[in-house]
Amino acid sequence: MSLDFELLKVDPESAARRGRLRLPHGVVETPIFMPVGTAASVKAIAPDDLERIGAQIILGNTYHLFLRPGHELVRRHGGLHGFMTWPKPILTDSGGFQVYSLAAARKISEEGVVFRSHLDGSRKLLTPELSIEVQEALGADVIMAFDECPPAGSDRRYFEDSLARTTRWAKRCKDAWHPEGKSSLFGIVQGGLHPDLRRRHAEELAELDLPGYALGGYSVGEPIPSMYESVSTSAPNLPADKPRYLMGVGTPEDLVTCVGLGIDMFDCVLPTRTARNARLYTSEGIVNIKNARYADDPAPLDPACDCYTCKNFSRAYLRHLYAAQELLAYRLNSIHNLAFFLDLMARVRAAIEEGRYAAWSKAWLEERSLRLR
Ligand code: PRF
Ligand code: ZN
Repeated sequence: MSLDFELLKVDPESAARRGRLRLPHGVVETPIFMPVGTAASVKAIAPDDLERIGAQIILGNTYHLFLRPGHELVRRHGGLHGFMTWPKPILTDSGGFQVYSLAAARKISEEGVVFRSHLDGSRKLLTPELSIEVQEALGADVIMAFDECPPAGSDRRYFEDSLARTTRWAKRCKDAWHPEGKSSLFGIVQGGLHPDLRRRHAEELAELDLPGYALGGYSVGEPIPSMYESVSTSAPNLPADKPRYLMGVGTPEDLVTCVGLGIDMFDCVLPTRTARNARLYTSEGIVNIKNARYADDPAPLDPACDCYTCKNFSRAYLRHLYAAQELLAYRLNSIHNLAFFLDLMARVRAAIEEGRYAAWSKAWLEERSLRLR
């Protein structure tokens, strides 16, 4: 299915864009943050929690679902939407990153990647064709090309070989893909912090005329200002009329900054992972709910937040749940952190609509840096 992306407004003083993505399972207002639901579950929370928080689209992972429970099983249960009972859009990552970060004994060849499962050590081969087959079986609205994300610090020569192979893999993904089906295929631009390699790779992938494009290869240990610099030069290389997705990024400050550089879509485990580690994002900064200072505190976690957690429970209760290792701590903390990220994106969209994103984001970043001091 050809993907319908409407660019509603571009900020007059930054590269920020307000858009609308029409997908088979619903409409996504961009810029958007996508909660990560790696193994057919956004950890600790249920789909009705996600709906209440206002999630418009969530992410799933080919690598995990291919290994367990297997894509054919998920297909038999109505795809990822039916299996997990999530009616709204889903984007799946191709496995081309999780293999490198999770699996053991990886060996990359022209054919694909041979690796050992992190679950049982069994030997597997993931190829561009198989990645597309898995993602189409999962029934995702957006599927990603199978790429290689070279380790930070790889030399330029390695990047050149890797990029050429990732382009050949992207062509094989396009050939294996069924554009008449419900999944739209996005390409992934790599190239580390090399502006010329990023440009060349973006041009090669743009020739494939895919429905959308991602920037991969960031947030792999490089300094944050280097990432911003690279995204600012790389985003304009992507087709202006198609959605742009920055993979695996990032903090609230990263989102606000990179929207201003022209990014439309984000995903990151940060809000859910930090929630399970008692780190909670609030309008007043980061609260570590383990801290003894909250033991007797009757106030809501974030007075400015109207999520289920903040509307119903005190800091004292949240601290108790965490200290007592009550499982509810994970759910309530995850609901709040995701609500913080999604509310932030709603404010981002409003500021772009009002044509004042440059000023709004500057003020927001300044205030935030004071609070995080
Ligand atoms: N490629 C893929 N998925 C990703 C990335 C990538 O480069 C990143 C980069 N940090 C996150 N997720 N396929
Ligand atoms: Zn809240």
